[in-house]
Amino acid sequence: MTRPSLPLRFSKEVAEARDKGAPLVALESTIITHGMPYPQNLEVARQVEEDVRAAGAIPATIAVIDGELHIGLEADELETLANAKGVAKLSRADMAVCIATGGTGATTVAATMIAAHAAGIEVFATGGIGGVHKGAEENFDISADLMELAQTPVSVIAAGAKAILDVPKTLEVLETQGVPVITVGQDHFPAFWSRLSALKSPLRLDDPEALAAAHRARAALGLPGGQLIANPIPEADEISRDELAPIIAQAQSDATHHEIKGKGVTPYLLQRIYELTEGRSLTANIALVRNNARLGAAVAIALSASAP
Ligand code: PSU
Ligand code: MN
Repeated sequence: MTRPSLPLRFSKEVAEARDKGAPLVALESTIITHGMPYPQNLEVARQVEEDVRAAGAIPATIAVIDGELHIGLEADELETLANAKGVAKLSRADMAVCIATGGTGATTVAATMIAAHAAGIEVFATGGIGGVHKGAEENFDISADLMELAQTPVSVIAAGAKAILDVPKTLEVLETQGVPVITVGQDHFPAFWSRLSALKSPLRLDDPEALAAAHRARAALGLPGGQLIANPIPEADEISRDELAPIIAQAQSDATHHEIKGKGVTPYLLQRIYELTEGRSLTANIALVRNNARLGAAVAIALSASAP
């Protein structure tokens, strides 16, 4: 049986970029619907798209709307999604049912990678990836993002993993799954809102051309999967690890107290940390996503210069 092909719905801008062979950067939508409050989420989504354009590439924000997989959103679609209530959060496990039932959902890192690959996009910029949650030995909560990195050939740019996760276990799983974890410009793996985690990065590269060459070499070796590019938050925007540690601990104990479980855990912790830092976590989050969008554009440009 041949595989049925999935209809993709391209935005006008993305369709034009594809015709011209212009470099494209995928962007996720869960960060919009579940990662930030309205209306900042909409402003940031627009700003990040603008950052990709200013850096010389074309943004493709990905979401499922009324059962259609959109690669690039028109302005009104982005606005509707950012303001919608109760949008589903779609990971690998949820996407097909959402499409089949005509539903609407925002794509996580895993789902955005699947969609980007289906559309021939090799680079995807976001804020943070999902990972191994604290207490995973009890609750088995390990994000599907990690397994996706092992099987879908997209380079994902993130500011490391949040300290709400178990970062050492997250790196262990990535290593087991054969995912290259490459930090840009420093030896330590970054910790999202902070430039430094306590951990050394497994790999380091310092420029977009080297990151593009590594992406190509992986494909040439016949290896499945992508690479995680860890891009530290700019120094001016970071919140130090020492300041954040007690705040994260507080958010975690609140989550346990309110019996938040499964998919609800990440959004709950993010919201709680936002409250406890009086909004500073959001300011830092915005700065790092924009920084990742710029690097994403640079990697996409380097990849298109070396297109096979
Ligand atoms: N981490 C962040 N911000 C986010 C997410 C993770 O710092 O918005 C979102 C991403 O979409 C990521 C998803 O793919 O949460 C992971 O969710 P889960 O742990 O349920 O797989
Ligand atoms: Mn989970």
